[in-house]
Amino acid sequence: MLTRNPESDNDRHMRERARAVAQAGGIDEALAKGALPKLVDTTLSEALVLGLMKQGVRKYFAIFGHGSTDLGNVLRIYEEEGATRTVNCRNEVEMAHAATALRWQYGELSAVVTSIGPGALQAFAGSLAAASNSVGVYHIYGDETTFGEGYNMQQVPKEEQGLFGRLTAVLGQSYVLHTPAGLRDALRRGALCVNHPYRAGPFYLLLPLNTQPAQVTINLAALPARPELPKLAPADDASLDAAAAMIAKAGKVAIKAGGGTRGHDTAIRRLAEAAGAAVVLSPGSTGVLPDAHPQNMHVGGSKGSISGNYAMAEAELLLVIGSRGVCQADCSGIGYKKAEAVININGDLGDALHYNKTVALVGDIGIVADRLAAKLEAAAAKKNKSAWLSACAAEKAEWAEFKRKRFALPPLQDAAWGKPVLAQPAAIKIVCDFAKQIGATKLFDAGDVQANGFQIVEDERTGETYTETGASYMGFAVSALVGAALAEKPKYAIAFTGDGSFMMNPQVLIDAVEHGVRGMIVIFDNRRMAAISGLQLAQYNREFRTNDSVAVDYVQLASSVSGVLSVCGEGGADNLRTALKTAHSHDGLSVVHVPVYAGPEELAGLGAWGQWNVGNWCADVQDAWIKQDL
Ligand SMILES: Cc1ncc(C[n+]2csc(CCOP(=O)(O)OP(=O)(O)O)c2C)c(N)n1
Ligand SMILES: [Mg+2]
Repeated sequence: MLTRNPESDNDRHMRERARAVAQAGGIDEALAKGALPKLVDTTLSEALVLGLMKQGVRKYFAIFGHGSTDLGNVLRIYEEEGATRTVNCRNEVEMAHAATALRWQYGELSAVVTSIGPGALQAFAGSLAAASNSVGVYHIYGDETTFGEGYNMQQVPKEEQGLFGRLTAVLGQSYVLHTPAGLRDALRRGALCVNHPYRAGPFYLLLPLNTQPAQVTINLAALPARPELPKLAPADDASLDAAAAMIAKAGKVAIKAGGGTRGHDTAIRRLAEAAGAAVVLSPGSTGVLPDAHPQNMHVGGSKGSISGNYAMAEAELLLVIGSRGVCQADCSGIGYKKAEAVININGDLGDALHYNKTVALVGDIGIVADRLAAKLEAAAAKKNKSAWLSACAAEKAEWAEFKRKRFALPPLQDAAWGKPVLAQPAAIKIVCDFAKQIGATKLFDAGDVQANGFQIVEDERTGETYTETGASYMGFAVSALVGAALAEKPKYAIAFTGDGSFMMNPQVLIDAVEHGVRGMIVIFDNRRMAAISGLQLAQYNREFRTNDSVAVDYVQLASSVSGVLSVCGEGGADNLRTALKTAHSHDGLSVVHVPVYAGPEELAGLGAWGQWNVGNWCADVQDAWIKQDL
């Protein structure tokens, strides 16, 4: 039964502190004004909220359970006093994605709060996206009691201690708050993990059920703040001079711009122009160089493009920047067939030395790229590259023509739909153009939607597209919309999703409405998990269990949620454009359902231009990898 008791002394003191930090604008400010004492006796739960606030974390995504009621009570009081904000969600995977998107898209650090066990494990699974894309997020999970009075429901059922801590430490870094006074150390480690300059990731705080309400004395002045780190670069010029000489000498240079180049648009452009290099993008780095820039060869890799993969295969010198060489990006290690040497700019020593025969330029991408560009400009290093760049331009023109034919394809008769429907590339292109027209951010889900998407987008700068290619987590894009619920300045976004991906996280329909998100979901429905059907056909000539026979009326499904505007986008290109306009006019979440073709028609796909070490291709790929020197 829910009863309302008068507020306890503990809660009243907590409320006074929450009010003090809210009114002062922060902990340091409250200390400076004398509104809070330096030493505070409180519970671990409140100490954690204060500690996170010291690092600028005031936003929480939560699904509470018996494993987090004490923390939930703190967050309630802090929210009532305007000190923190918490949004409740319907699925932990979804909220982990939302928190990842809030940091990735908006740069805002938040915390995910779950119960113990199933909720925690779901959020943990979702945090793979943060880990794979180097996005810092705090995850706070309930954990088993430290007295060991008996098994806790939902703990890992073994006679061993610290198991959730061990599990989470495999994916990121974790700290079990077994001893409340360990909080200061936990938050010092967490601050570096979630704010790491080039290898940020999820930091897991395991909060035992019985230590949450345990008393602790904290020194507010000593709680670790967000670290301020200087940018690092090579101390002398030796390696930069060596790299500049290699670039000046080579006739064919390719830059591989990985996800780490995001946001370094100006430096990458200057370096590319000074080097006379063809720039090959990774799936996650579209926009780093404007699409129409003559040296932009589009994506290269396992899926790739005609021009991107051409530049990779033909380059004699490879300049890798901010890439960790994920299989999709470098054809499982065999994409650079003629490269004789590598120059690698990366903050991480391991990534900088990923390839053999490497001159490693370790440090901040922007700083190192600028220093190298200055040397190349002085040496007029680009002057012997015009034949190379013309050859690349011809390939780019071919790729443009290849795509144009597919975008112009009229609807095709489809077996599952029993009527003509647009092919996915043509439909995605229409939605991309619409996004550009209205200035919307594009979020891409997994599958063919994602692969076609990164082959199609024509971005001008970093940040126009977020495609979670690190983990390629189905359901990421739709869940990412919920990140805007806590953003200071939310931006209209369109989530491009497949029928398979959407159904992984349809909770967004409810959460986006509840938390006032404005945005659009476009479901490209081919009645199957086509990316996998495609792989099965390409490898084994047969599909297996990648579709089902159950028709779903997504328009009706979405419109059953109050506040969602659901629109049918079938019937060809013009109808889709009209549907997008209608959807966009809705002041909230809208869903556009687009039936798309699945089948053998060649013009219905954008092709795969590189190799991949999967399925029955492994023997060939590995054979090539062993023989090459890179
Ligand atoms: C959570 C999760 N489960 C499984 C996969 C493996 N997977 C990658 S793409 C894909 C199918 C995607 O289907 P859909 O969203 O309908 O897009 P389509 O390929 O049909 O365009 C699957 C199963 C994944 N990436 N993520
Ligand atoms: Mg599908």
